[in-house]
Order: sequence, then structure tokens, then C-alpha cells
Amino acid sequence: MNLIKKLESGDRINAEEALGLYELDLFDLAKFADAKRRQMHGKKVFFNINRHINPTNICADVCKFCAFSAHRKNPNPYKMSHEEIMQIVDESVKNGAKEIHIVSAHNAQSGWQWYLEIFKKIKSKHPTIHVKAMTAAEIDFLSRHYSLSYDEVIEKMLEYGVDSMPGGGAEIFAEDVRAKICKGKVSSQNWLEIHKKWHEKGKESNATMLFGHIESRADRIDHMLRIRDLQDITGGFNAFIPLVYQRENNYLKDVKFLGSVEILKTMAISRLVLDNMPHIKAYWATSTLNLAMIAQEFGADDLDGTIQKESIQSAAGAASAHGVTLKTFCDLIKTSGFIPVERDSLYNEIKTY
Ligand code: V47
Repeated sequence: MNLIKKLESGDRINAEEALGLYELDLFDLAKFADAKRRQMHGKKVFFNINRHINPTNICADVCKFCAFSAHRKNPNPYKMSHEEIMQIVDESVKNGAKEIHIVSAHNAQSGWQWYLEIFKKIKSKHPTIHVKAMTAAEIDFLSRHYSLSYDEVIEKMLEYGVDSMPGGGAEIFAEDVRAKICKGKVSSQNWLEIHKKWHEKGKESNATMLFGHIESRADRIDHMLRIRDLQDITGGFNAFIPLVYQRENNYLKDVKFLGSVEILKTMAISRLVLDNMPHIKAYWATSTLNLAMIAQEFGADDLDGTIQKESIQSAAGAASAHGVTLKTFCDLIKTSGFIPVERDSLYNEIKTY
């Protein structure tokens, strides 16, 4: 079937068709992705006021794309105490943060308690703050390292106050690529199983995809479809986040630069293929603020948040070591012809600016 006719029909896109979408002209794709985005969200651009905290960079895994973990190219190991983390949380809450997004490396010396008890401390001091924490990769690491089942780790997350799970650790599901870029890390199947278990508890999460390294277009489509399949079963994902690969200070060699057209096509295809995903997030830390804004014309409807500080992508060259202000977000969204909408972590609307 002609792909344009298929898009006009609004019917579900299969794997072969999804791959074919990359051959379409960018602006044809944009027309359909934008129509879908407008039908779902009008001209709203969502963001939240949040703070990212990365409490340790000491990692038992060696992912080739990662510049954040302490290794030869970044010989600067750290692990924050709970007191240090609480200080950051206190200050962030004072500055208006409504979400604390915590992602750590896989620190084999710290004990599972260090990972999980901080959430109880945060929630008992700030009961209304949303704690988004523990990627499936961290859950898998704690499970393997401390002989806990996934269910046991998840029970503890719930007991200690984790509200939702971030989408990290998904990277790219295609097993051959995964073996080359992050061998030994949570498997694709287990990443999906952990999110399924979390959703079965009535909880929500996000899903990421790291692209623009050594994966093929077909690998990206495969990744999206595995997420779409799980979303059909659980409906527990809030947002899909295509993370643009940052190339500095890591061990992945000879990676070609990803062009903006390829980034925008991938955003648009995500919107069209993931017909059951409420939100597509253009995470400004990896795509730059300007491209993240342009992506709003190509199917995305969210920018993540003000962040305040970010260590993972900025270690690999992204210009996101510091956050953006609420005013910058609002001005940028408005001058781009969109409506800035502050949301909470689960996409309830808080304020339209
Ligand atoms: O899983 C690591 C990625 C992720 C690089 O759920 C890199 O709302 C680009 O998952 N270039 C962690 N990316 C961050 C993450 C995230 C971010 C924002 C919002 C949400 C959410 C989740 O960072 C890792 C990995 O895929 N990452 N190194 C790099 N060189």
C-alpha cells in the first residue's frame, strides 16, 4: 500500500511500513505527525519544574556510550551521602521543583539500602514531591548484586516512596547492538519485564531510546514496536523519549554525526508508530533547546523539565550541565507559536502560561 494513503487512513503502521516512513520527505512526515500531535494535544507544549540528581558515577557496568561513569576518560569517582542528596532536594523544593528525578550508576559497594532508603527520607520531609527514580537497569543491577527478585526490589521502591520510574537503560533493544554498546547491562527482555511488573502495580513509567550511534533505522523501529506491544498490554507508559546520542569522552569510536533531518524524522516516526503513547518527549538536554522546540512541529509535545543540573548527557558533550529557567521555557515556547503548559510528573496540567 502507498504509505501516504496508509497514513491518511490512520490505521496502525506495521514494521515494514514504519521503516518505509524514513524514505518519505521530511515535510510529508511532519504533516502527519503534527496532525496526530495536534489531535492529541493541540498547540500545548508540556514541561515540568524538576531537578535531576545523579548520586553516584561509580559503575559496575561499562557501557561504551557512557561518559558519566568514572573510568579512564572520566577518572573522577563520587558517591553522595544521603545528607548531601537531601541538601540538594531541600534547595530544589525551595526553588519550586515538583519532581526529583534520580538516576545513579551501578555502585557495587554501596548496598541496596543506600539506593532505596533515600526515597523514604525525601518523602518524609517533602511528602508532596514526586520521586521519579530507579531505571530498569538499576533495578536489574540491585536484583543481581544483592540476590533480590525484581518483585522484591519493586516492593521496596513502593514501600520507600518511589512514585514513577524513569525510562532510562533501554538504550536500543536489538540484541546484537546491545552486545556491542552495553554488554552485561539489563537485557532488553528484562527491561520490558521490569516495566511490565511496575505497571501491574498500577504505576507509571517512561521509555527511552538511545539513537544516533551504531544502530540502524530498522533497530529503532524494532525498539519502538517492542514498546508499543507492551503498551498495548499495560498502558503504563506516559512518554517515549528518543535520546540523541552525545559522542564525547566515551569509548564508542567512528560514529557518524546524526543530521537534524534524521533526528526530526525519528521524532515524527515515533509519534506515528507509537499510536498508543500519550506523549513524545524531545529531551532538550540531548537535542539542544532549539531542536527540541522544532521537534514540537514534528510530533513531540514535551520538553522534559527545567532540570537545574544534569550530569549524564553533559559528561558526553551536551550543553545541559545547568538547567533552564521557567521564563526561558515560556518565552521560547510562546515565540515558537505554542502554549506553555506546566505539568506534573504524570501529565496532569498545573498551569498554562
Ligand atoms: O539510559 C547515557 C542515556 C539515559 C549518553 O524518563 C546518553 O523522563 C545520550 O533515561 N548520549 C539516562 N544519552 C537518562 C534518562 C532520562 C532522561 C530524561 C528523562 C527521562 C524520563 C529519562 O541517558 C541512559 C542512557 O540512554 N545516556 N549516555 C550519551 N552519551
